[in-house]
Parts: sequence; C-alpha cells; structure tokens
Amino acid sequence: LRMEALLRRAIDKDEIHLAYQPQVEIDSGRLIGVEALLRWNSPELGQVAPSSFIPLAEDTGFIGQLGQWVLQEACRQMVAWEARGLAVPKIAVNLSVRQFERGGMAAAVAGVLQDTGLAPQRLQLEVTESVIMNTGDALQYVNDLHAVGVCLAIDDFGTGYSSLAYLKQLPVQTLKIDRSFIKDIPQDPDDEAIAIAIIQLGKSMNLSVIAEGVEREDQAAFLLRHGCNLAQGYLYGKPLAHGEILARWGVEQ
Ligand code: G
Ligand code: G
Ligand code: MN
Ligand code: NA
Repeated sequence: LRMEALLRRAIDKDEIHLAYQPQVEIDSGRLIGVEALLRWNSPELGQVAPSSFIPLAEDTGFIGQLGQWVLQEACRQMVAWEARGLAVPKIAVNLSVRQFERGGMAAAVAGVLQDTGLAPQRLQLEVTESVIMNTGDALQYVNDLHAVGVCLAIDDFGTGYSSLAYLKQLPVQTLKIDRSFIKDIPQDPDDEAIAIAIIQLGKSMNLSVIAEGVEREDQAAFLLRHGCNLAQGYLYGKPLAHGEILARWGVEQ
C-alpha cells in the first residue's frame, strides 16, 4: 500500500525516467533502435525494479497514466535526440496487458505522435505473446494500432502459445526471441533448436527477428550463422541514460 501511494506521486516528483537499451545489427554494429525501459528511483524505497512496480501499477489501475507517460516521454526523446544530431531509427515501447486489453490504445498513440511530431513508423510497440493470446479482441486492437502506422513486435516470443494460424493474421513486423532461449546458447542444443526455429519462422512469414539478452560473442556468431542479424543485450549495451546514447552514437561535436 505504501508503494502504491509512492508510485502514484512518482511521476510528478520526477522520480521516474526511461533507460534506453541499444538494438543493433550484429554484422555492422549499426544502431537500429532502442528499447525504452522504465526506471523508478524512489527516495523512500531506492531503485525499484520494474518487475515489482509494473505489476503493482497494473493491479491498481495506475498503468494507464504510467503507460501514457512512457509513450509521451519515449517519443519526445526521439525528437530531442534528433535535434542534437542523432536520428535513432526506432524506439520500442512495451505495452502492458492492462493497457492493451482496454482498447483505445490506437487513439492514445495517435495523439502522442501528433503532439511530439514523431513519424509513426519510428515507434515500435512491443506486446508479449501471452498478452496477445489472452486478450479477446487482440486482433482488432493490433489492427487499430497498425492503422495508425506504428510498428508492432511480439515480445518474449516462444514463451507463450500463439498458434501460427493466428500469428499469420496479425499485422506485426517483428518477433523478439526471448532471452531464456539465448542464455544457454551454445551449450544447450534444445535452445539452439528453438532459436533456429524462430528465425526460420520469421523468415518464412517475412518478419524481422531480433534476439534478446545477447551477452557473448559466441551467441552473436551463432545468430549470424543462422540468419538473424539483429540483437539486443549486454554485449551491445545495457539500458542507458539518454545522454549516454547520444555520447556513444551521436555526431562528434
Ligand atoms: O530492465 P528490465 O528490468 O527493465 O525490465 C523488466 C521488465 O519490465 C521487462 O519485462 C520489461 O518489458 C518491463 N518493462 C520495462 N519498462 C516497461 C514499460 O514502460 N512498460 C511496460 N508495460 N513494461 C515495461
Ligand atoms: O521483457 P523485456 O524483453 O521487455 O525485458 C527487457 C529486460 O531484459 C530488461 O530487464 C533488461 O534490463 C533485460 N536485459 C536486456 N539485455 C539483457 C542481457 O543481455 N542479459 C540479461 N540478463 N538481461 C537483459
Ligand atoms: Mn520488451
Ligand atoms: Na523479452
């Protein structure tokens, strides 16, 4: 209860910010995008992990406001980087089940794009496979978001149970291979087989595939060898502050 009260005030008190994790092309090292990840630094509680305050926000209905803030901040940051000479191709923003299942996301997203002036195709919304499968009107909502012109990615792919027939109907562009399958490559042949299967599936459905949680060169080499050239993970960078993204990928001043 105390955490809930503190969280509700956290936005106004500037305790919340976004960190940005680089997404890169493995062979060239080129920055292809960033994933925006929420951070809460509470004077009372210290650094609170998103895995504890996001479920709380979902349960208490605060996720609507929090999610709206994330969208606005992410799009605003893209425009701000550009003003400083860094055009990050894309920003990925996570949508929680409570945001998604309520509908109305498309209108909210369109409003934020309008406000900030960010081109829709530079915003990628990430929805987990389980969120899609557990939302009755998921197809409708995904279609609505697609109509706004944003990109859609299925997060944590492989951990849910999407039927391929269903997947085929969804206007998504990207599959994110869950970190749990990448972690034990190349030691675990089952994980290798799963990763290869997802890469092949993406290819045959004309989707881009990005691997999450890439921490080592041998994992990157494996992915490249099997036709996946996009990755996110500590090998390329932890979630960084906006200034660190600028310092590392921006133009030399
Ligand atoms: O670094 P990491 O601990 O940030 O993220 C933990 C989890 O929290 C991940 O599953 C991530 O998708 C989720 N998460 C991080 N930021 C957001 C956000 O802005 N919205 C939602 N819904 N989930 C987020
Ligand atoms: O669920 P989602 O994929 O949105 O979560 C992103 C989470 O994964 C964040 O908590 C982020 O900090 C974490 N993460 C990103 N890259 C790595 C990595 O290479 N290794 C580990 N262990 N975690 C990572
Ligand atoms: Mn994600
Ligand atoms: Na994930």
